[in-house]
Amino acid sequence: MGEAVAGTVGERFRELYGAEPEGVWAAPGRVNLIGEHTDYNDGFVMPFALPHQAVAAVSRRDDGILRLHSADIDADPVELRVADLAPGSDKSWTAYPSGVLWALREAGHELTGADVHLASTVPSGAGLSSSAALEVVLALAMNDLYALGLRGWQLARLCQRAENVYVGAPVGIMDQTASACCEAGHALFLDTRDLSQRQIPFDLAAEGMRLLVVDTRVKHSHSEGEYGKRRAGCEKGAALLGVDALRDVPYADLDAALERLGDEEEVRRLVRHVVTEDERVERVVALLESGDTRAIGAVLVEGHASLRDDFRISCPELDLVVDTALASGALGARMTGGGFGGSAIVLVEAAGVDAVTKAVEDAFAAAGLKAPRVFEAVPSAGARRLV
Ligand code: GAF
Repeated sequence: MGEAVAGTVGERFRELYGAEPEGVWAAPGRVNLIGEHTDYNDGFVMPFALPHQAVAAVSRRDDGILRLHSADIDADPVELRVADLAPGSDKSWTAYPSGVLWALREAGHELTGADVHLASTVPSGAGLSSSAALEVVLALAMNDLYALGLRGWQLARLCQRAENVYVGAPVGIMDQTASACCEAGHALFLDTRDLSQRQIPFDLAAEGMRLLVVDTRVKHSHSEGEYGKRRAGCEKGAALLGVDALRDVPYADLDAALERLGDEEEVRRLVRHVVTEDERVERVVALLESGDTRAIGAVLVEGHASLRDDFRISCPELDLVVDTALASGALGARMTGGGFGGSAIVLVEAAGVDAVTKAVEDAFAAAGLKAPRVFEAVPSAGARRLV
């Protein structure tokens, strides 16, 4: 598949820019199995890469110009001067790739321009990290073409900086690290404090199960306030408890910590979610490593309840997916990603896929909602050079 995609993207590059690209790179979207809103609290996450990916055909230029073109937008390439890139100067899709060049230059890497054609199969606005895929694919291409010698986690940090400072979205480090570092057939157990990581074998098909992604097709946007409010609430909780980050509140001390927060009701709920969610990630890792895969279903359900009731970032459509899937026999289900819409994941026996899918589709139709997009997620490769 890589070769075929690279061929199509390379051909379009030739039409646009009149020459062969120097190379073609790919970076995937992700789903997060467990560990939500823990990444900006220095905690644990466990995403895996989707087969859906952003693909970029790229060549260097030596005149300081960056030209960006997307297969999704029927227009001429956007032309920017690398030296003029500045935070907040770009409000369109090009802010993600150009922000990466800005972050690389800020970090002291000399870049003299590029011609870029991008095509992505990661659904946008679905909570599946389409923006991180765009950032990481550009970062990897620049890393290779300009021989910068940066590792995957270093590229992820630079991409996060591009999104935080250049685009202005206060996201954590999970999505960029997932796109840069995931491996096929594995989930990535990541400690977001020091970015140490462990690849956990995650082959549901071999055990007769499937993981479905249900995109509710309700749109969310991280830049629009609610994400930032949760993040600020978590930081307030850490300050009140006298720790660097909520990751430093041990699960065993949670009750005492909540007690100390007194009548700070909202902060108490946020702290309870983050501390219990870190514990759930560790529990899922232990279950997977001991071969008790079916038992992770119950942990996913606990995670959803915590995001719905304590963190308060679910929505009726996500709850409908989770409730319907569980009522029709799923082993577990929860929302995934930032929340306020986007996607849910459903763990199901292979034999139950059709029944659960139909039940969810029927429930959406009965509620008068747009049909959800349901697909099976197979843990796929992280960012890489295709050609
Ligand atoms: C979004 C953010 F981009 C991530 O950093 C993470 O915080 C996630 O929401 C919630 O777990 O995807």
